[in-house]
Amino acid sequence: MLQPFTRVLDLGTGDIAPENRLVRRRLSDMRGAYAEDCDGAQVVYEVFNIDVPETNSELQTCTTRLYNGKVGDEYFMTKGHFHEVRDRSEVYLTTSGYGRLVMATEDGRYAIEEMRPGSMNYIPGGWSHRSVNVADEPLVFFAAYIGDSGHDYGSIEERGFPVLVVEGPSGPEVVPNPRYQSS
Ligand code: PAN
Ligand code: ZN
Repeated sequence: MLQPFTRVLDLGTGDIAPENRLVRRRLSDMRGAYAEDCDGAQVVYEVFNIDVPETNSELQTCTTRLYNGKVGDEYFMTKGHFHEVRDRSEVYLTTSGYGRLVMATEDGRYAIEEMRPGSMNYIPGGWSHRSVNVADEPLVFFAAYIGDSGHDYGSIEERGFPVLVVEGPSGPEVVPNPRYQSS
């Protein structure tokens, strides 16, 4: 049995204290995710993880700080994934910034939800998910998901999402992804 514990989250930056496990994704880690080539050391996002056993009796929690920026007309975004255990659900709580949460099922249905301070997005089991920063400041959100969920990035790397969020003449637009491989 785990010992109860408390961490302190900076709502503006996403930093968690005391120490936590950090995953940092740079443009060079995002190759293939965008229609345009991307490379280099610029940081696209960081995930601050609180580690607990990866079992279905615990909840994984973390914050993501997704920086603002673009590759071509596509906003900075997370890689996106299905949970390896497909029916595992997740909740996101945005604490700072503005974005879109793109979700899709394996049979090609998709949903887009807004992310803004205070948004609580529910991601049901079976839906892949990717966050997109559509503003000029970092997007920060807290996530909680079932401990044994796992992350399947390969399916998204192979097939992509059915839609993209791009910058249009009057702001963010959702457009079909010409590279999407339907099943
Ligand atoms: C989130 C994501 C986080 C980074 O914690 O893992 O925002 O996105 P990628 O994992 O797609 O790189 C989550 O959905 N966890 O399950
Ligand atoms: Zn997830």
